Amino acid sequence: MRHDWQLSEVLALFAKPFNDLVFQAQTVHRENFDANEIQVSSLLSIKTGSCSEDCAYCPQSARYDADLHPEALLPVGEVVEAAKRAREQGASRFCMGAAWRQPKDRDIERVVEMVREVKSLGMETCVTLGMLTSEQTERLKEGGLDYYNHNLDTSEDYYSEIITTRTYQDRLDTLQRVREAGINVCCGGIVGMGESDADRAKLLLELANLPKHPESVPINMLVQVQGTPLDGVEALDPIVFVRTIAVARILMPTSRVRLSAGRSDMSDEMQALCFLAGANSIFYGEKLLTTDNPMTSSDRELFHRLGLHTGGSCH
Ligand code: SAM
Ligand code: DTB
Ligand code: SF4
Repeated sequence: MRHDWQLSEVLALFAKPFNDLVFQAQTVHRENFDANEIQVSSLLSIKTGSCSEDCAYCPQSARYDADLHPEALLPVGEVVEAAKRAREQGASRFCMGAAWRQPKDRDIERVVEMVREVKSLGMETCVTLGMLTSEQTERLKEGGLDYYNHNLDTSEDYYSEIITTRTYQDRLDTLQRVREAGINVCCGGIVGMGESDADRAKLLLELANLPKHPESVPINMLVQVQGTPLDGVEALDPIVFVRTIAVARILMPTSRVRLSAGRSDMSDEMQALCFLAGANSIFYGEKLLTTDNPMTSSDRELFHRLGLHTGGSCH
């Protein structure tokens, strides 16, 4: 597996004729996965809003006036009920997200309890809680956590346009701690935030040149939310989005590339192109964290129309 990609090579992939790029990505995909299999994860916001950070895309920041009802950390029982419903709908992994800069140690204990209970339902577990200390990653590992989601979000160059309250290096440090604890890494970013072509290439380069590729790479299309600074930013060309998926697949051949936030604004045909370009995972369930996601019935219908099957729990 390569971890020494050069920016010029990544830019050259982006610049390929679309058919050549998608063909290459699909070829890499087939060498490493069942081409018709898709992994489905469901999300739950376990602590909503009132976040101290200033991420310009995020409705959960306390600094912006998004129409959102803040909620304290949910009781374990409520989370388990939501996980059961997600399992009944067909999700194999349950991802719990909290609007924190970093969790307090007493919060971690409740999250560890959630992880234990959700795992005992036979589901894979994932949490995203912000920055972590080594002690916290150890506790989560002891609780049986399978994946930790912590995104780089964008290139290092563009990062300060989006977030000022923590650094790119903070994120890399947390990712390293997660790795050291032996937890699988889920790490990707957001496109459509007004970044340049070079920023998208640099984000993927950064991910591909980590010491180990993230097992799961969520590629989010910005969900524009009223009240956030990025509301109204020029939408990304959907073809460029598909190219981004294809390049992620080529750079990280054995990672699950997840077609993540933003599917509600995508046509079925665009999603089909993303799967052809190597995406083999989605967020499934009618809510992401605070914003809408497609209906499970329409996703199931799309899988049927495309002959996609869910299953495989690796990565
Ligand atoms: N607070 C923790 C953190 O930021 O690390 C965990 C939760 S945070 C909401 C998880 C991720 O959701 C962010 O890193 C970002 O990539 C994604 N996200 C948040 N708002 C989004 C939006 N409006 N559109 C697309 N992705 C978004
Ligand atoms: C990720 O990369 N995308 C998910 C998950 N990881 C936690 C979150 C998307 C959030 C979209 C905005 C919202 O619903 O609040
Ligand atoms: Fe807070 Fe996470 Fe939203 Fe940033 S992305 S404002 S850290 S919830």
